[in-house]
Amino acid sequence: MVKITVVKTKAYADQKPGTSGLRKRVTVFQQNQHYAENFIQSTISVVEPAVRQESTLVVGGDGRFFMKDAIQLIVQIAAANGIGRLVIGQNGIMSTPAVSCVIRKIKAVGGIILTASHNPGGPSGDFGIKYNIASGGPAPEGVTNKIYDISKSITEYHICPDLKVDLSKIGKQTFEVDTFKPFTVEIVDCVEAYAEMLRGIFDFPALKELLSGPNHIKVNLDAMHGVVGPYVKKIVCEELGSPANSAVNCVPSEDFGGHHPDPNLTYAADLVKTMKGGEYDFGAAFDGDGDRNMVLGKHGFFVNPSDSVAAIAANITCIPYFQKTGVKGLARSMPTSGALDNVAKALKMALYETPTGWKFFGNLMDAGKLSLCGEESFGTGSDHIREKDGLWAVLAWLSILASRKQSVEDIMKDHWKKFGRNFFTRYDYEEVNSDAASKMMKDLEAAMSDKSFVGKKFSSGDKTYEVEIADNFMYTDPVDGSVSKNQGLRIIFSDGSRIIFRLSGTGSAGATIRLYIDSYEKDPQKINQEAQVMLAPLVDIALKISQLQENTGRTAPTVIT
Ligand code: VG1
Ligand code: CO
Repeated sequence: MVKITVVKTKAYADQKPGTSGLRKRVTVFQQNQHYAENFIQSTISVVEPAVRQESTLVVGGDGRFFMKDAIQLIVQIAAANGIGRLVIGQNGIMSTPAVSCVIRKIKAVGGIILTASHNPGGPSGDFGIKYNIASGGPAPEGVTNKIYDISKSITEYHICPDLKVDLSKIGKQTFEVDTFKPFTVEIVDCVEAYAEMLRGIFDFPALKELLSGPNHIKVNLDAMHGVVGPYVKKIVCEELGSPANSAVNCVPSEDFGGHHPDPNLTYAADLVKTMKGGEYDFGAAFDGDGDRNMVLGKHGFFVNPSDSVAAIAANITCIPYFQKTGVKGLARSMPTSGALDNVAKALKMALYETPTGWKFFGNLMDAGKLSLCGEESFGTGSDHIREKDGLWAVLAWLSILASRKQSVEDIMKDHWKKFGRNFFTRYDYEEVNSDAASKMMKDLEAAMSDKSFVGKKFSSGDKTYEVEIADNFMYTDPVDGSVSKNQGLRIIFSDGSRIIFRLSGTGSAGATIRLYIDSYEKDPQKINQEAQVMLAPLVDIALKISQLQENTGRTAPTVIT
């Protein structure tokens, strides 16, 4: 019989989940007494006591440092709170999209994901805890606010300190816990259910032909030492027949080899270099927890994520899943470029614009209004689950290649010819002084609220733009009517070009300022130009209006996408 202990604790004031869960330095979780326990208890407390005994929670993580400790705590605290069953990925490993898939498949009450996604790991890196609800999606703000409220007033937590599970052994382990029914922990293969789902979405024989048939293409998939490794190996290599050397950095490591597991042009520089070599036809990288993707064509041709979702939308009939379900609607986060809007308009599909963060897509999907969506931050996905899905996006692209028999570059260039092109860039200023960042945003919002701001003209070089709309983006959920304010400052010019400023909600130290620029061009003479060249005047105007350099002391961004 396992004993339950009630431990007195002191609340912390800073356990507010951000864009995607609670993210802090590992040292914050390790050194502050009961820090992790408090948050885990606060999370489990949102599961109604009346249903706990019959409920299952899915648990998985991206393999980063401190994950296994956190999982043992979750086991002990879940048991002591009367949760009936946990389903955990072997060795704790399970990608974010796979957790979403498993929650839905076994009708779990929710899931806990141990990840700080693309943030670096290791003892001096970041850790994160995220809660997903029964739909398989990230908890909406109503739920995360509840977790935060509980965490601010918590005085004790319940735990079974002697309960230990073997995370390496696939199968069921059952424990007798004090006053409750037996508590079950089931360790599962992390790929199985997810692979089974993908087989129902894509045409696997066609993909197999593409990757290992007589005229096969060569792919290079970089898991960046994150959680996608085992999925790439089992699905792309073993099942679809791509050679073993297509799987790069595919063994999850606690510190991601000392790198940022972030699939962009800066942090996935090795992949970019390999692709430039010209040996491979298709390349992709994934983030730590496997929900993001970056797609590259031969010679390193870069597919901007905003274009990626638009191209998938325009070629959606190449994917059997959508032939079955039809296309209910499209959606993008507000800062994502308008490329998807152009496809929606041409193909007469509904288009929704949501705040940043995947949690805002969930209601639309549950209501049958949304099939395919994306974010500029390398997130692409559909209503097959309720998370963005890196490997799904790669198989979506490979399905398009298999059916159109064209290169990535030709597909994108055709796309721009047909729909016009949204030039897009994002500048990230990481770890800026928090006060300086807030001041910049406050001053900018004040300047934008001035009556004379709308109609004002800004020039750089030979370009002049006139402000048409200036606001702080606010979203009213069309399904449940919930309102989310302060989602980013937008300046929209009369030609549709946009400048957007937002503060990140996933950083763990200081503030990260994100500047997004989106500008539409349909002149066929101009659509193949360099994005950075095309957007230079708008970047210049954005820096002037915001006084970013004066406020933060930064003369250049940390990352340019
Ligand atoms: C960032 C991205 C956002 C994404 C979020 C979670 O948020 O901009 O689009 O949904 O990360 O992705 P922010 O608040 O830092 O801009 V993940 O792969 O970190 O879970
Ligand atoms: Co992620």
